[in-house]
Amino acid sequence: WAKLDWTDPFLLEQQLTDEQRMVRDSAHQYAQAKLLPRVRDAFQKEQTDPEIFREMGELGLLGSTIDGYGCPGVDYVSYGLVAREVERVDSGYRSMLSVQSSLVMYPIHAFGSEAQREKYLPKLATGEWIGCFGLTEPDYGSDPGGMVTRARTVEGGYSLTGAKMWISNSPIADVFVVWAKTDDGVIRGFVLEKGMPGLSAPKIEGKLSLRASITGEIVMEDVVVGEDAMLPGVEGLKGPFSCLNNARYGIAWGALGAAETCWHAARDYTMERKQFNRPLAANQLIQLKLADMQTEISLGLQGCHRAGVLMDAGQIAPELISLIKRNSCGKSLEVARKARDMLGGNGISDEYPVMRHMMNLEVVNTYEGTHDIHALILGRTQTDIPAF
Ligand code: TGC
Ligand code: FAD
Repeated sequence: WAKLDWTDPFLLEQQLTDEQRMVRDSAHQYAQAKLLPRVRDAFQKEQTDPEIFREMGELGLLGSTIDGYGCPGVDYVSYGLVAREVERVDSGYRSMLSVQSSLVMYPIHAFGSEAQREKYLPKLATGEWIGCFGLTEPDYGSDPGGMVTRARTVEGGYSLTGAKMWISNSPIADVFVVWAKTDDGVIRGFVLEKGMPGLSAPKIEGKLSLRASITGEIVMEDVVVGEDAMLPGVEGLKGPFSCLNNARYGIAWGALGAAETCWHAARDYTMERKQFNRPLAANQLIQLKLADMQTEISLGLQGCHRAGVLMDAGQIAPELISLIKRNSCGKSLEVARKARDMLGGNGISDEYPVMRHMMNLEVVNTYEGTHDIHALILGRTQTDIPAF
């Protein structure tokens, strides 16, 4: 019998190709050397450093699954591994990467014209331009199909009016992918640019979660654009939902990276800390929690890897992505809450990463489809009854 590697019980490492390991190692080194030293301050002061986009761009981490236009064209397993490494440090940093890659570059590549691809993708790939994705509105979150943002037909193009809420990166964005209904009520995607008359993106202040990642609104008051601002390749909700498939897949890997940090912190702490004359880790209740963390994280990672393999083979169903997104976020939040408890009073200090991850995971469990909305998506596949 083999000896169990407690950090990697299923030997996920063995299932990766050399190229996947190389991409992962480069993201790991970057995240540990450049992101980790910044995060405590960034979270405390609620500051987002736009330079991070440039750094990620230099390493080929933005839009990494796209082939061409300055992007390396790696596979989806590699993309997931990168998300895990970045989110090991902070969900906010992974959020910045996800939005740029899956929600801005992906739709421009998949649904944009050749001119749109050539104009936007290379600069988004280097991080010179920052992107954001506007789907959610103040009155339409889980139900984006009800959106009231309108793109009225005007001579030579469209005039956009409406408001988007809770938009990652928007206050510092150069490129805005927004979804709006045209005169016939059909949802279409548009690419707007910073500085257009009528377009503004005020910051949302006072977040107690994801504080290292800036969030804002997108306000559009008669923003007039040419026909060439519309994404020609898609119409209807399947446009934004296709982008969400990619982003949700990355989040499924990423959330488990945050959970791994919490698990390891809880193990290290309880091995060192003594109460009643012995390490906390000598208690059955503590070991039960460590066993639960190990079990959920390692099973979750196997699910993500399998989903990545299916994604690379073009065989994944969106509902499987709902399954892993929901599982990873719910389980990671539970791991973070348990770890917080195991650190006692120290668990609330930002000298340890655990409480920050716990607060971040509250959002990760809510955005890109809440935990319960993904349950309803899975319920619909089993019953054919939409219970929304
Ligand atoms: P429904 O009738 O189910 O579908 C409408 C049309 O869309 C198609 N479709 C999909 N296509 C591709 N991928 C998917 N996952 C798809 N899901 C649905 C569907 O086939 C249909 O196409 P067609 O051609 O027949 O018209 O639509 P519904 O309105 O009933 O949807 C219900 C529900 C709950 C599934 C959906 O609205 C939903 O997923 N709600 C959650 C909203 C959400 O996830 N918002 C995310 C906002 S972006 C964000 O949070 C970014 S955070 C980023 C970060 O910082 O990391
Ligand atoms: P609601 O839809 O109002 O849901 C509230 C509660 O009701 C939830 O528990 C939900 O599960 C439940 N609920 C809703 N409908 C049902 C139902 N039919 N049955 C049972 N329960 C139900 N959006 C973007 O477009 N772009 C972004 O970049 C982006 N970034 C974000 C960043 C942050 C920090 C946050 C917090 C959000 C972000 N979002 C973004 C928005 C996010 O996707 C939404 O918050 C999310 O989809 C939930 O919508 P809501 O907040 O309106 O909640």
